[in-house]
Amino acid sequence: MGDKGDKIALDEAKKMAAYAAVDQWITEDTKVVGIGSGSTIVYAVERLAQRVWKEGQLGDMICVPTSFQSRLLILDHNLNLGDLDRNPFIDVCIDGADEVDSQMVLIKGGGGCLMQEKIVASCAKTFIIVADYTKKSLRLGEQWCKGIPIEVSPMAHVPVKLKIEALFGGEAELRMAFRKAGPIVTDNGNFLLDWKFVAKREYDWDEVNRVITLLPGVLETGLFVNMAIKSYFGMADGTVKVQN
Ligand code: ABF
Repeated sequence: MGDKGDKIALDEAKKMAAYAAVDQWITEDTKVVGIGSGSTIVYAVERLAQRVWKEGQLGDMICVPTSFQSRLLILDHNLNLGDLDRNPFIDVCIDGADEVDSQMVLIKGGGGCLMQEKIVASCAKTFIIVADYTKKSLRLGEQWCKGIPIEVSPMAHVPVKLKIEALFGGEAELRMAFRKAGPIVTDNGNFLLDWKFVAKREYDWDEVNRVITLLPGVLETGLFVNMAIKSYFGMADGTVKVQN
């Protein structure tokens, strides 16, 4: 951390949030943990591994991944790898987010892992978010300019895009690989639309999420409503802020 008054580096903020959440929520009674995806989760797994391998705790804990990235993280740290077939009841799931509003509505999926993240989070008794201070908003749209990711069947990306724009305004763009080399393909073999909603419009996010989820061809949205119970933010001043 820098001197008092300095802004700490983003990575340090992510690490503080992740370590605080792991130390608060993962105990000897935690048998199954959902492991989110993204750069903040790297620190959560690092802390879990420290507690297992250096501090001799949590020996039997099983980790259920939410992406290929998090599966590799679990394996790299030599933690017990689980899956929803064998471990459908998760005690605590810890994950990152792209934006968290004051009502704890989340935008997730900037890294493209929203579908598995939502499935795993939905199996958890407790769902905790870890993030740096740039993810904290009063209302969605303040921080995240890339929009809300929506996972779609490849054959449906055009009709789903047009329906979302007609229903809710804004623009839904197919997410492309570097230099437009082709559409990004998710871990599940699908495409992603990034819906740039109208930031100034008042949306009922629960309703928006339900309507979009019901469009044929939509597999999942990156809107997580009424799922997380706490968010840990690593703040610029070196503190960790906990939001309910
Ligand atoms: C995942 O990783 C995503 O849902 C979200 O898009 C992203 C957050 O990434 P980071 O921790 O790198 O900010 O949790």
